[in-house]
Amino acid sequence: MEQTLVLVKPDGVQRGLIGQIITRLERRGLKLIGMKFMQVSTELASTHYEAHVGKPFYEGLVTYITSSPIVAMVWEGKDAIQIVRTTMGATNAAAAAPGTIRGDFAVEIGRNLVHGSDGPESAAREVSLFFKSEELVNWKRETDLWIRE
Ligand code: D4T
Repeated sequence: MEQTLVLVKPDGVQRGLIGQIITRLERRGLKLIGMKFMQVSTELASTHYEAHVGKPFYEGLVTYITSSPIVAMVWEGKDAIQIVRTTMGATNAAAAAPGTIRGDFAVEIGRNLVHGSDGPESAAREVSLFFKSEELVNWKRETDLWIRE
């Protein structure tokens, strides 16, 4: 089953939006299998964002993600990566559609509230960066029958 890493970034925590963000993913029908409240170290931030080293926004990105605690989560389900990304809305919150997390709660790219893995390879890499395998819970959700045919 597909898994994806979701982060409620420091602005989401500071603005009291953790619950709203989790609610949107829960009610969409994805299954939560791991969650922690944590402070991201500069080392973890540099590894997580290594694809962006050298870009003009890189330093700001690392400062932002390490500036205050975050909530890290793993969500599971068929097409979970795509479903999370459509629920989050466009990376540049100014262009995000209303009804999405960013389109409803954010206005710019540098304070876009959430992160979601962008493909199967980055999801596998990011999940293992933030979670040990024993921190992920394998559980049966009784409502799955009413969410998937
Ligand atoms: P994240 O990783 O936050 O879910 O974003 P995306 O996967 O949607 O987008 P990304 O990898 O292209 O960018 C990572 C991160 O960098 C910030 N960013 C990006 C920025 O501040 N300025 C920019 O010009 C770009 C391209 C936002 C997300």
